[in-house]
Amino acid sequence: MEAGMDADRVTWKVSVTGGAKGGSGKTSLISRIVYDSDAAIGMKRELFRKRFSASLGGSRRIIAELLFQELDSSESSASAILNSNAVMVVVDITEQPSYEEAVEIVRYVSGLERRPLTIIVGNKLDRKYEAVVWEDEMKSLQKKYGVEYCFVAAKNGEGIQNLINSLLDGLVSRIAQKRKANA
Ligand SMILES: Nc1nc2c(ncn2[C@@H]2O[C@H](COP(=O)(O)OP(=O)(O)OP(=O)(O)O)[C@@H](O)[C@H]2O)c(=O)[nH]1
Ligand SMILES: [Mg+2]
Repeated sequence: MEAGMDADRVTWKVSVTGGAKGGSGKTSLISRIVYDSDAAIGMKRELFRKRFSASLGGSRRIIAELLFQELDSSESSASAILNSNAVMVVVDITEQPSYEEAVEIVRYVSGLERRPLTIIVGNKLDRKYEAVVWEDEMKSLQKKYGVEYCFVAAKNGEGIQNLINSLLDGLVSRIAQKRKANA
């Protein structure tokens, strides 16, 4: 650690899944978060890193390296989710089947012993006038499984900062809880 720097450092793995038939916007979302662009040129299913600084309360800060990984809906994804700190389940709000799939994923995740932080991301908010998935559907998942949700547009960046804040807040409060338990 550099002299004069006392920030804690953590690495968190974030799986990005959802949209079985393809096209819910997982790659675009990762690109928007990591590069602030939805171009996603040449992006393969590898790990994408981005470093954030988050508050631990008071003046204490934490440097968090987030590793984003896009998953498909195969068996190997289920085991990848097991090793994640957080899961973003991307729903195309204009496609009912992508919501049905999100329900299945959330059901799976909520049955895990070590549940990753789960955020349902309603994507394509720029097409909200064509939406078939809206607040009611998200609220029912939130109520039943205690997951968070938000609406974004990977295409133009709307709602992305809010999503990043929820992700960091959720992950930070988990380590705060763990530290309390170990104290
Ligand atoms: N209108 C709109 N289109 C979007 C948005 N996000 C993604 N798309 C479009 O949706 C399509 C699929 O986006 P991808 O990012 O490739 O989706 P994906 O989930 O990675 O798809 P697969 O890897 O095939 O499962 C592309 O044509 C994107 O341009 C958005 O916020 N608004
Ligand atoms: Mg993709």
